[in-house]
Amino acid sequence: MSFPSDFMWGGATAANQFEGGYNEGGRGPSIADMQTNGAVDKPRIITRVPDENLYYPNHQASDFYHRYKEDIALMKEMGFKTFRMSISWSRIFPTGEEEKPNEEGLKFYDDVFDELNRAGIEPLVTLSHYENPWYLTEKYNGWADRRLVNLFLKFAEVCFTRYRDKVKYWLTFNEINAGMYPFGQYNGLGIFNEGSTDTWNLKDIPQLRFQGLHHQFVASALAVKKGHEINPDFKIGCMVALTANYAYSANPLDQVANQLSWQYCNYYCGDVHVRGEYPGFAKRIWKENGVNLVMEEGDAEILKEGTVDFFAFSYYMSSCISTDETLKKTAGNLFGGVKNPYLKANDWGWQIDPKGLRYTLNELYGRYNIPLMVVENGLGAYDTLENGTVHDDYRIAYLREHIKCMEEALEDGVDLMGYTPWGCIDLVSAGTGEMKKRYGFVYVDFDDFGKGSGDRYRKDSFYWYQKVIRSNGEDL
Ligand code: P53
Repeated sequence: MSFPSDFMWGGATAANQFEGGYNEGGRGPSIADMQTNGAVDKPRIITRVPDENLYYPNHQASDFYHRYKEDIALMKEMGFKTFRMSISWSRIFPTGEEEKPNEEGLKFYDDVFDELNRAGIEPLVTLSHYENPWYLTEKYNGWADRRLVNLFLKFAEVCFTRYRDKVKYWLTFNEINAGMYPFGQYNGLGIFNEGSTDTWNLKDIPQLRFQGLHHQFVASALAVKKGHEINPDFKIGCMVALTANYAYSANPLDQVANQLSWQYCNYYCGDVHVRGEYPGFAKRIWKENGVNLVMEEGDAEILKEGTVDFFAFSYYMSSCISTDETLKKTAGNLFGGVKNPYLKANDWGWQIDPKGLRYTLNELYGRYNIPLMVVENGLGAYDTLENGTVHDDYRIAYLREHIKCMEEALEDGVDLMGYTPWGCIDLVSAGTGEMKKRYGFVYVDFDDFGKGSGDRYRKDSFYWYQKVIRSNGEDL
């Protein structure tokens, strides 16, 4: 079984972690600009104003803003069919509340899309990837406030209209369920990406978190509907973070706990996006979290009319769910996640599990029956630059095994549109703010404090991935 001939091979990035140029071209600050750097054992913090004694890695990021031509040429050399990127909301609306968009910001993305077009690469664009305009967090506490819905819709409409003939594939919210997934300092808060809970005290307030999520669902559905009006050929997807959870044992208690974890972490958001309504178990989740969800009149219809065309997701790892308190906890898993004795983890504790991708693809396709796309996957690892290259056989091994499992899933009958490994050109880590947690086929010469030439170097995986794309996944 081989990959379909129109399979969308490529790579993925996000403006906040890749673009830089944070104060150029009339751009306003985003929530990502207020996050300091951290490490595997040191959470990033968020400051109300930049503190000159602290370092903010997203300001410079990988400097795609100035190097996009060079970067797109590298993607072309690898044979990319598609490139996932995001539009920085605050580059278009610096505070989020302007009447008119910032022309210089719009022009920047015109240039990027034109360059991609010349290279024969189809853009796949995320509208919101952890980068709300900072002003909206300050004034409204972000998505906790319903007024964000119309502000987002205005932004989406401007993008859809302006890039109507340049971009066909869109995603509304990156990892909309990030607040449901307890990873590291994200710990169920959804603070950095959504600003939908108590941003200042880094405290989870479920009422705000679930209400903020609801506002995003409404905004996403309205955007999907508007996008299809603007161009009926648009393909607009959702984006959900997927971790394959397994029951640790055959104990029925573990099995049920695992089922609940899938409902809470994955299906709560996926169901609203794909089916256009909250699943039955949502009521129980609200009750257990003391949430009184406010739905306005007409919301149910909006959700129904704005269902997505495809389901995109990120997949990095799996975890085990156990009800046995004595078992050792895997870092930061609320659901009693425990280490899987059959798996190894990377240096950040993420358990590597290619088979889990096949499992996940089948679960999702079985539930939703719409095209799927793996828009993030990859190995965060320390790389050593030697004589202008990196011998990253560990990364090749990781990606090869995941591609094999996607092939298995195709064999299983799953409709899979494409694959865009994360951070195809090195970028700043969302979780830790480090540069040295690298995912790319291309090495970017910046360290954790943004020092270095910023020059690009092809890693061994660059040539390997080029071969994979050229053979349409045959030659792994
Ligand atoms: P980093 C946690 C778990 C799974 C996905 O993550 C996650 C996170 C957040 O850390 O986020 C996605 O950079 C996200 C990207 C992010 C990527 O995974 O922490 O959509 O922005 O960079 C990898 O290694």
